[in-house]
Amino acid sequence: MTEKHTTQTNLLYLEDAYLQQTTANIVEVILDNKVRPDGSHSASLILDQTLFYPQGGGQPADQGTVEGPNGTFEVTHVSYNGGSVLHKGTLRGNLKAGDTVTLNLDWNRRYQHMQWHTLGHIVDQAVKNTVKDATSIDGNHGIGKKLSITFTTKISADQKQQIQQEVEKIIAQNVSTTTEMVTKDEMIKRGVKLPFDLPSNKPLRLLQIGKFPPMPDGGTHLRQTNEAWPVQVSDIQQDGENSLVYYTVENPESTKKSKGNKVSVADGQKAPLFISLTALRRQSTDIRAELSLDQSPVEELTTKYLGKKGKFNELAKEIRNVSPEDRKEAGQILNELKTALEQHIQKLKDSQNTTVPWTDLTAPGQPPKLGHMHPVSQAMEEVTRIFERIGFTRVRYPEVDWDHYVFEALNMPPDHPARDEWETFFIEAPIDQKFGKVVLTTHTSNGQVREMERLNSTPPIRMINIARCYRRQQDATHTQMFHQFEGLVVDKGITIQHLKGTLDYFAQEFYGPGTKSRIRPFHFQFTEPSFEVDFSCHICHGTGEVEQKDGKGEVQKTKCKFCKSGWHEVGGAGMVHPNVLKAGGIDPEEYTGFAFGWGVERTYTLKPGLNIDDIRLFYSGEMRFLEQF
Ligand code: FA5
Repeated sequence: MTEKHTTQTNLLYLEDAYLQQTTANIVEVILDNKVRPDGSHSASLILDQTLFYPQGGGQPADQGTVEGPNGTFEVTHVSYNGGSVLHKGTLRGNLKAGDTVTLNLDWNRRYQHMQWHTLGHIVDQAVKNTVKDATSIDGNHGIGKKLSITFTTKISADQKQQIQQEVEKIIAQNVSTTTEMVTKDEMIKRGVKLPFDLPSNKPLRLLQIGKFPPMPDGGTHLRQTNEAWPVQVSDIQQDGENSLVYYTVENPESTKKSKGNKVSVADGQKAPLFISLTALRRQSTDIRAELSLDQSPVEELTTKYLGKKGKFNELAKEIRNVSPEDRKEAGQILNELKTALEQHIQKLKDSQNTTVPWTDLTAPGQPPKLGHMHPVSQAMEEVTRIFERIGFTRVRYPEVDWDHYVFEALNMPPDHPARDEWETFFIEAPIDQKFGKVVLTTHTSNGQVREMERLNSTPPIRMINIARCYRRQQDATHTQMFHQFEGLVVDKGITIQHLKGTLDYFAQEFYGPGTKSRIRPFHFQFTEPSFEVDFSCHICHGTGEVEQKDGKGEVQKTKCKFCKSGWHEVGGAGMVHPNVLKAGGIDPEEYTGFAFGWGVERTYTLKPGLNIDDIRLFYSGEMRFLEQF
């Protein structure tokens, strides 16, 4: 797998959000080593230009297909990776660097995202028109959560109706959205209010809705509000100092009325008013491809593709949504499709003796759809294998455990302030005189003294303990339930050098050759000395800078956005504290040891090729995300 993606992908969607099909050249194909039973690969593509929107700015990633001379790539996720756009998905057949390919956007999904995003800005503006000095800091336009705008200003739930009326007023004025590519300096010159996280490695664009103040925005937007679907300001809630204004958007064409949260499913609803010739062509190609793979009996194929309610007639109905000037060409596309379908079915009929029922016993079976292990389980398996190769034994200890093992035996007596760091969930259970309260384990370090006891306080110990942990934390890098892996080595003569050697070994095995580890002084109550552990960034190779071309095509060095410093922090480590050895019945005069504990999710998201900026996605149940691994 290649680790460096220095190509600057030309972002076509910034200029034209309505572009649904185009051609591009492949710069790099990155195959992972998983070949599925049907022969397809999970892979990533880098192109010289793209119309696929990479997830960001609150807007979810686009999906679609990339068709090349010898293969097809189904795009399931798109991310922005320091100048390159990484298209992740499934490769069928063969695509290689240099191939010219056709990009087909899943327009229905994109159009829904455009509705969500533009209407989010309109809700934002409506709040600002209604509530004095309202300041917004964030917007969620459909990434696995309810649509919302976050304001630092207090907004009362009573203002919902007033904001709704303002939204409707703006939409009724049929305002236009306009965009303009500008530099940061130009934005400052024009007095644009800049967010603190303005991207440093992306072309910058200003979005203006009607005559309202322009704002930096790289998303895709409706041209005019007369395209807007009905929007409802659904709720206003307080989150600490912030107020969240929630909104829902309903597709008027949708026959299925889904209830509640309307953001999680882009389910093939039809975008209203128009369908472009490129979209019609793509759908026509899809139907032909589907028929060519369809193994159903010929009679069934005829009904399914050419019957009254068949796929051809369904597509032919779209002609009413084609603009009058394109209708003639649309008619030709449909005629060609019908002829191709008829010819294919006729050929099948000719090749079969339809009077005698015949079964081809040599035909390959239909493989059942196979699932795969959850990405976090895959990561845990890989971690286990890596440490097993150097003599560690995987162990498991309870995730509902006594305070004694989680804190007390780790040199944290009751009321010690260090305990506050762990944001513990306590179980309502009788308190044991010796072992204390029952808690949900906040870290896998509870395994340290348990492992010493399991081995009757007799080193050598080489343990790798992987388990679920729980803390009262929830944001893009923290979940209430997460996983850690804990290493513990105790023997005679163990030093920091052994720890550093183990870290370097893991870095190279898990992240690939050339990855380095770094330790920085820190404090943990159960290790002395203690360290924070960092691994070098695979994008900038520990330098903290990436090279990319500016507007004039000249190579400039900019800060690596992925790591910002050249390094990623993954967890803690240190030499086992003598008091912990004593708690496990081991004589610290005779034995020494080292320990480390890292988050599985965090460690995994830093792998080359992945660019997951929100670990909550692992637990969202969102199949479009999980299927990529
Ligand atoms: C600890 O948990 C120590 N037990 C680690 C340790 C073990 C130090 C042995 C010394 C010797 P810390 O709280 O920093 O340390 O957590 C370690 C890692 O767990 C973090 O860097 C992060 O990767 C992960 N982590 C912690 N809390 C969460 C959370 N809520 N969600 C996801 N990952 C988390």
